[in-house]
Amino acid sequence: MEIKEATTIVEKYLTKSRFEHTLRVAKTAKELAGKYGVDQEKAELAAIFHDYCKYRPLDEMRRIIEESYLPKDLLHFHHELWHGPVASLLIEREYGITDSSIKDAIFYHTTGRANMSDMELVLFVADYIEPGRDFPGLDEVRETAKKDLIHAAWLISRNTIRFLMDKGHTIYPDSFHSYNDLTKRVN
Ligand code: DGI
Ligand code: FE
Ligand code: FE
Ligand code: FE
Repeated sequence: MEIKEATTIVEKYLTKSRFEHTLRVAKTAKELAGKYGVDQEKAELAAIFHDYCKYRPLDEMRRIIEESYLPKDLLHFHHELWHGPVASLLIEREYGITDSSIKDAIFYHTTGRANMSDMELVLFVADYIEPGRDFPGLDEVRETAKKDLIHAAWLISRNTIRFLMDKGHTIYPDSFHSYNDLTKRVN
């Protein structure tokens, strides 16, 4: 699918501010992909669709998880974790996108996981550092992303887990797997 067609599709499903976030993630992902030798067209397409299901009704997402190959344990964690996996499934069902590097990047964009590919790292980092974001510690992550993609992803995993723990939230196992694996891969 062409980037332009994908952009027209996702715009219908997103709020204005979420659509603008999506466009900034796509630009950032394309730049990171160029820097780190990842297919830029695929990275951009993954970014355009990454939050495609952000505003799907919860009962619809719950049913898709129950009736598909998606991991059932998602249903025992916060529903914020559902939109990536559901989008990775729906882009194949609805638009015939079968490329596993694109589908995996979308699937794991919220939590990360162990052994993330460069494509997965590009989207994971781009979603966090796009110029509209403002998180504590973001300047350090942005600077690090210019030189070391794995180190930037490690900072993001660590920051996210810290933030969630400070708030007393549960943490999905893949978020821990991401942090542990990246800790071994840094340096
Ligand atoms: O969809 P976005 O807002 O662009 O960003 P995202 O999909 O990366 O993150 C969505 C939310 O999910 C964000 O507020 C952080 C949260 N999150 C990430 N990992 C976990 C998590 N929430 C819980 N409960 N557990 C996690 O492991
Ligand atoms: Fe998201
Ligand atoms: Fe993210
Ligand atoms: Fe996002």
